[in-house]
Amino acid sequence: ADLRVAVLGVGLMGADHVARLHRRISGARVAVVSDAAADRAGQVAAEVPGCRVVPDPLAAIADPEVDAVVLASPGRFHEEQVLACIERGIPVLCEKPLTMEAGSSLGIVRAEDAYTARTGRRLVQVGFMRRFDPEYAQLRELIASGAIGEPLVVHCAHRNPAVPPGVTTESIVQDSVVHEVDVARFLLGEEIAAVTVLRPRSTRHAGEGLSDPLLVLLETTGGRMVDVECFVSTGLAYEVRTEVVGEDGSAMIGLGQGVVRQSAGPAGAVRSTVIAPGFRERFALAYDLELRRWVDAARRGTVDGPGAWDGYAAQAVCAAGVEALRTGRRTEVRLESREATQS
Ligand code: ISE
Repeated sequence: ADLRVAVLGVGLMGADHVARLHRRISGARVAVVSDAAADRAGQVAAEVPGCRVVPDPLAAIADPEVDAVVLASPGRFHEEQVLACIERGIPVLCEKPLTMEAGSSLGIVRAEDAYTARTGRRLVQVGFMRRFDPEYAQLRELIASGAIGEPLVVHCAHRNPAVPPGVTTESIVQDSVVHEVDVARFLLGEEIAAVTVLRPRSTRHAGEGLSDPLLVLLETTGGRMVDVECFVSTGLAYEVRTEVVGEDGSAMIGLGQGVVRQSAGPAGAVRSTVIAPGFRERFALAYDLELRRWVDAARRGTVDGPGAWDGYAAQAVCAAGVEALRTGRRTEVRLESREATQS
């Protein structure tokens, strides 16, 4: 039988997930949607035959005709909602952040571990969709193959044309840089030990009081370093580039997407590529694969993607990042050891 999914929160990302599950993913159907804005929930449900609106998110999670949950609600509700899914023993794909603080994310790791100890099943996946992007997957395989030697340094650029009002400098770390935190852990297979955040001169396009761009330096436990330029009001397009520099070579992704064009320019011929306007376009395929693998795994009672521990580790790094931002100092990451949490 199809996996009956409840999508909680149908803003931009949640509505995208509903459309994807409905049109592109087999083996699942959107049975329930829930949103604080009743009109929005109604509009989204109307697009999917048989889909009901259940206004109370906890009632949606408890609904006997719901087998699994996609959480795209605001981050401050995640803790309670993910815990409710674990309590009921149903799979949940939670958009980042897993929760708002490292402590509560660790609570989720522990709650899921206790469930796994009883049942052998895993329930929690975090929406780090870049892991499903074919370019990132290839880059990871390339590193693992040894073709560029030991990775030493990673350079990242993460640029958004604009961000919604309400974005703060801290939320740039928590909501945007968090993706590079996960990418660094994914590519290098190490935890992040320390974070430093520098604030270059801000663009005149930055919102009131916003430091934009930021330069973030992540140091891994193995002494590798990752620099991230995160610039969320470029006014231009959506650009995500990652270059890994190894002992025997380097590799870069994020330039090859889209159509490469050649045309006459004022100073001779130019070669140009179309840049995606936003993350929903740039990572469309990654979101497809993320949901497809999540649905397949959920039907088997398992998780085939970044789990609660990945959500916790990213949260712990971002918490150090926010502290580094406040103090201007290099800040060590406080991360429990995985073994200690399991014993
Ligand atoms: C947004 O929340 C995302 O998750 C996007 O992937 C990221 O590029 C953007 O900066 C965030 O605001």
